[in-house]
Amino acid sequence: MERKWWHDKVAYQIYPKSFMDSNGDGIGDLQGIIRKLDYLKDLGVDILWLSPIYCSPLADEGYDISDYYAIDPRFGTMEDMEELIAEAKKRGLTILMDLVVNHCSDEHEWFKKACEDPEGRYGKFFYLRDKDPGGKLPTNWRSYFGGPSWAELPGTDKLYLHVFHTKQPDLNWENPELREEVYRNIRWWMEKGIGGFRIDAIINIKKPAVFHDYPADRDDGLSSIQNMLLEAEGIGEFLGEMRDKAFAPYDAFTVGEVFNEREEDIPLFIGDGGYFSTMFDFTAEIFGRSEKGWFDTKRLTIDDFRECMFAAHRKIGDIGFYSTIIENHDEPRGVSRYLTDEMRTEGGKKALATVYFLRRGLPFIYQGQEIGMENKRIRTVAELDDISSIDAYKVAVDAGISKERALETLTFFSRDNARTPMQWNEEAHAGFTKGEPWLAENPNYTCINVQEQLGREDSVLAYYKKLIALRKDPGYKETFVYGAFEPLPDCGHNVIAYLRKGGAQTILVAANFNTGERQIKLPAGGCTGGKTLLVNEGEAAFDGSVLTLKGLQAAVILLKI
Ligand code: TEU
Ligand code: CA
Repeated sequence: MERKWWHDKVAYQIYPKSFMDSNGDGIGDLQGIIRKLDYLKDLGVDILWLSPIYCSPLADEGYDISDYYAIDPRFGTMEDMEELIAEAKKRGLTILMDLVVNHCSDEHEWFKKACEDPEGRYGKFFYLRDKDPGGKLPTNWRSYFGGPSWAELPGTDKLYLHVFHTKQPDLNWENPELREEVYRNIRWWMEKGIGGFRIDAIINIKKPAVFHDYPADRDDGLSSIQNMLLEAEGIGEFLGEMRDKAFAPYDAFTVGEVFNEREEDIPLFIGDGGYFSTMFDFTAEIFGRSEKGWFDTKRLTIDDFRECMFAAHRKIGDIGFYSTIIENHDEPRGVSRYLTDEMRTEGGKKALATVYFLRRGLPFIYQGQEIGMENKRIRTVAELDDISSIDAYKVAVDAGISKERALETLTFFSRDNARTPMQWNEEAHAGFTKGEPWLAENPNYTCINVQEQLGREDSVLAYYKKLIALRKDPGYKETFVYGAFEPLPDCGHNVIAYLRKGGAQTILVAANFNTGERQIKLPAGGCTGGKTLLVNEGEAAFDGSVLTLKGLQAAVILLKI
């Protein structure tokens, strides 16, 4: 595998709307991010991915873009953006923008022009179909956010395709003129001095050659978008072209949001010279998903989580680098999803951090994860902002699920969990804003906040700093960054253990998520003369053949074999 500048870095995702509000309007902004750059530098991260800050009606919180060349005034100005890029650069930090080009907003001028003249240039930027007089839709595809994926093109007798929300019309990638517009925009941003992009929902850009119905999978008579995606062939032509025309000239760093990748596609996507630098490993995020809806999702245990992790590494081997996460702006908080109430102590949170962070891959930290932010109890539907959660509630209730259980599902899965304001201190609204926050903060900010943890050696935040420093330590970098990932199977229920081998050394990473003590049998040669590199709490007890971990203890040990 060819070595790249970003392999030994650590990335951090900022959800700008909820990170830091500098002017008291309740909405996080670019000046707020600038104020916190020293905090991020001190944490030790290198790459900052910003969720979208372009002009947008915010129907899907910025993933519906009305102008790819302008900053939404709620987030700031282009001057603020330039200042952010420059200030980041001064500190050795690289900015990634979010590339959202499966769809734009229905308030984008392309879409407005398509409505005025569906047969003209911009009509061809979208997937348009004539309306059937009998009302039958072109296909029975269900949009990701609920309901049919076809809507009326305003003022015309046509329909347009939207696989996400009605305010997110799909862009027609079959049209070379549209593709050139996308590449022009990418190059324009690269010229501004960003390091690259996180690439949104990219797998959706290729549709099947023939549009047709699939068997319905719910009572609404519609069929999941997944069926259409399974039939779509040839996405590589678009992705290869985008790489060659837009990313490669700048050696841009790119991370793809790719779901359900086929095993044989991994080398093409992220092998040497692949379409992207890296892509997220979502194996654990998609575990247990059900066509019926969120309410029917099977929750995973620590044993499931371990198997997902091991399966992902078997799949990727050393073909390339996954980007590893435990949460993002679409997912529940990792500590709420993967840990049970019993496990969700500071020790348990650090143990979870240890096992995901030291995998082979590029670790991403989502804002607030570094202080162990948790899901928030959702008491009424009225509290919800996220369109996906609102639909999930309706789907659950329509399926006969009680309102109480439907709300419980949302407390577990809602995308709003990750979008509550960043908890900076114990002042009003967690120190996020001097005004009223756009989305209410999690009331636990009085206990879980940055300021409190900065002052405490044994905090989750202090532990994340140690993990970051350990991965970058020149003495172990070769092992943590490039070393092989070798699972230690059969360590027992609620235990995750693996070896990292490389740079002529072997490092054991192990965590016990039980509340009682557990013993882990070590490979021949074991820990005799081994050295503890990191432990979340207390001390690691080991001899030649066995590592004994206390309840919720995690340890990283340099083995002498
Ligand atoms: O997400 C793509 C996607 O497939 C999501 O629908 C995901 O499966 C879901 O959010 C899980 O709950 C991206 C963005 O990350 C998301 O925020 C956007 O809403 C979506 O694309 C549309 O742009
Ligand atoms: Ca603001």
